[in-house]
This record gives sequence, C-alpha cells and structure tokens, in this order.
Amino acid sequence: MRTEWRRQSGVALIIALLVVAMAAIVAVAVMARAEAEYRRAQMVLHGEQAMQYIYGAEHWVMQILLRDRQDSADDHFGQAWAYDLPPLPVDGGAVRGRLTDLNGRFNLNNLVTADGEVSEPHLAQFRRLLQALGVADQIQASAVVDFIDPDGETTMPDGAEDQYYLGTEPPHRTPNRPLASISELALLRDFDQALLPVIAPHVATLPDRTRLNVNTVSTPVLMSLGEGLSESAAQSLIEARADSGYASIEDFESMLGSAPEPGVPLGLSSDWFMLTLRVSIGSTTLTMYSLLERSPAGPTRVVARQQTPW
Ligand SMILES: [Ca+2]
Repeated sequence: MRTEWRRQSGVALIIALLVVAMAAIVAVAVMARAEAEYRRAQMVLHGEQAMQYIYGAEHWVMQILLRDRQDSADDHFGQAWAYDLPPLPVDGGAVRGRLTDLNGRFNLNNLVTADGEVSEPHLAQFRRLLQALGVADQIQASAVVDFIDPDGETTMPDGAEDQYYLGTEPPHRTPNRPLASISELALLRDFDQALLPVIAPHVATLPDRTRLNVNTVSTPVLMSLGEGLSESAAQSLIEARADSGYASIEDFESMLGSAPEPGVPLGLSSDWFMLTLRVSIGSTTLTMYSLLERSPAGPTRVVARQQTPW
C-alpha cells in the first residue's frame, strides 16, 4: 500500500515538473517573441527618425545652396557648400553629409543631343577622358552612345544595339534613353564591373544636358578638354585656380593655352549636386543619395533620392 502511494506521488511529481517545464518553455517563447516585436518596432522607429533627420538635413543644405547663389554667381571649392558637413549629433545617433558638385563631372547623357543625335564634341571628349583614366581599351565609347541614343543603328566602330544584347546571357534590350545611374553601365557591352570605381568619380548621369564647371573639374576631366592636354598641364590648371577658382572663362582659356573643344559648353558655376547623408541611430544606419538641382536664382529642388541600408 505504502509502495503504491509512493509510486503515485512520484508520477504526480513528474507531471507537476513537466507542467512547470512546459509553462517555462511557453513563457520563454512569449518573451522571445515580445523581444523580437520590440526590436522590430525599434528598428521601424529608428528608420522613421532617420528619414526625418534626412529631410531636415536636406532642407538645411538647400538653404546653404540658396545663400551661396545669392552671395556669388560662381562656384568653387573655397565656398561653404564644398566642405563636408560636420557630424551633427542627434537623439541616439549622428548625421554626416557631403555635397558633390556634378557639374565638375562628365555628364554621360551629354553624349546624345536633344534631337537624339550623337554629340560629336562630347564623344571626342569622352574618348579623351577614357584615355586619361587609362581605360580606353576596356570601355567602348560608341557602345555608351548606342546605350543612350533612341535609334537602333550601331555606332561604329564598336557600338552595340539590341542585335548584340539579345544574344547575351541574360538577353536584354538597349535602354535607348538617358542613363539614370552609372550602375546601368554594368549591362554595357563587355563592361568590366571593376572599372566602375575608376570612372565613377569623374562621370555623372544627369537628366539634362549640362556644361562643365572648370572650377570643380578633376584632372582627368580637364585632360579631356583638349587633344594632347597632359596630366602635368591639367594639374597646373588646377593649381592656377587654387581655392578661389577662375575669375572668368577667358582667364581659364588663356591658362589652357589653346582653345578648348568647341561644342563642349564650359562655365564657372554649378546647378547639379549630389547630397550624401548618412544617419546612424542605435543599430540602424541609412545612407541617402539626393540629386539636387539648383535654379539660376538659387532655390533648389530634390530631383531623385536613392537609399542604402548601410
Ligand atoms: Ca540606341
């Protein structure tokens, strides 16, 4: 009798322990789920906060560009817009920013005119830029023209249209429209992705045809302005403009020593900028690339935004 009672109480104890264990498992699962929900909510909140800081910083930079236009008609690296924004401490993190002048870069969309024809002066300039960057053998300038121009006729000597791209793996069509991003070049005929960082700092893909600001062009872009312009000559031109830029296009041309390529519009001011803002809040990081267009009077608008979660 006593043995039977012991056995029953042993079973009851095991059942009680099982119930406690199961309750503990359920409690842990509920807590884990609640914590995951909390983290998810926190990430959403931090993401929202980051966007609000980005909109605020964008507005602030647009005010800097407006004041800059009101203060002076030209643009050069000695002006306030050209300096990296100092890290701004915000609640739970920081915002960092940089403004890049895109009128200092070769606009790939200049290769084709508004009528859809190839712009020969820009094509010649682009070939010289590829030469200056040491990638003329790897990137086919004619293929870039065919990528953008609306027609389906292959540009000689090394262009490529649908006929070529439909035979690639995977097959695709020629965009036949202005480029929206440099990354589109990845689909270009024989394009080696490793070349993207080589050309990216010197080219832009703007939705309009643009002039070059000689006060902000890089050495390779300067070398593209005339046949036989050496690297040392281009560097002398950059030293001559110093931090205050050229006072006039005539000053620049007299320093250049020869007439620049006719048909490639030059200027001393800029309308197009890329604003890069990186916000970190808690464990959330967000980088926003905002394409800004400044009107001649100074007001600036956001034309496009692209973001990355790093
Ligand atoms: Ca085409």
